[in-house]
Order: sequence, then structure tokens, then C-alpha cells
Amino acid sequence: MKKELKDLVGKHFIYTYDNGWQYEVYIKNDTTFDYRIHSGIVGGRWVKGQEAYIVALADDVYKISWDEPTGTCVSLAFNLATRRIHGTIFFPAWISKTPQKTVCFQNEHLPLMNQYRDQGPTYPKMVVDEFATITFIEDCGADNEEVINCAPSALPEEYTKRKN
Ligand code: FER
Repeated sequence: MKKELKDLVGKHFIYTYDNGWQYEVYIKNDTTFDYRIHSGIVGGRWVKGQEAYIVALADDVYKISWDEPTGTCVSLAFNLATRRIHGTIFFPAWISKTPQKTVCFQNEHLPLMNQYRDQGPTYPKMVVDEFATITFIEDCGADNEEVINCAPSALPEEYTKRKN
């Protein structure tokens, strides 16, 4: 593991964007994460083993960037000192028109997601530029397949309300 990522790898986060969308991510190792989307236009979607570029920018500050099999591109900046995230999500036009097409356990539908991506339309993209507040953090260790291992469901309030 890259030493500058040692305080990020293994962490499990739940966060809510200022627009109300609720997400959950587990940073599995230097290059891979799993996630679930609890609410928002693609609420119900979940993914294991997404590859990403993960870098440390400063103490407690990280950036994670990737291109989904659907063609959605995402870049997330984490500030663990303030428990805030800034996310920029670039959705292809077909997802903003028919978001339900991506709501699934994506790993079981990769050829279909690539087919939708290639079919488009890609443009105009919908860019979502939002801050989020981290409401839950725990350390689950690296390469743990049990953290995110089933579809998203409603979260109890203890995970979704910031206490400080
Ligand atoms: C996030 C924002 C967007 C995130 C994932 C996405 C893991 C992916 C969206 C999509 O593929 O539709 O904070 O966290």
C-alpha cells in the first residue's frame, strides 16, 4: 500500500450531498472501492471493485477519480479533517433522461452498461457539482468483501445524522 494512503484505505464512509443524495463507499485498497447509492436520481445502484485513481493531496485530503462502465465520470475530494466531501459527477445525457437503466448491481450487467454507454446519447452531459457531509466513518481494514455485499436499503438515523 502507498504510505500516503494508509489512513484512507480500509475506511467505510456514509455521506449525504447538500442536494439530499445519500451515498456509501468503502475504500478497499490503493486502486479499488465498492459503493452503494441510497438516494438520488440513481438511488438503488451498487457496484463492487470499481477501479479508480486515488491520491493524497495533503494530510487528511484525498482525491478519487474514475470513469464508470456507464460513461459517468466522477471525481471526489475528501477532507477528513472537516468531514466534508466535494463531488463532481459528469452524467451522460442518457442517464439524466433514463436514470433507472443504471439502477442495479452493476457487476452482473457490465456488457449492458457498456452497450448503453456506446449507444448514448452522451451529450449534453449533466454535471452535478455538490458538497457532502460525512455522517459515518469506520475502519474495516483493506480488501474486506463483507463491508458492501448487498443491495442498498434505508439507513437508520445513527448513520445519517452528523453528531458534531
Ligand atoms: C459519488 C458520486 C457518484 C459516488 C459514486 C457516484 C462512490 C457514481 C455515480 C454513478 O455511477 O451513477 O459520491 O461515490
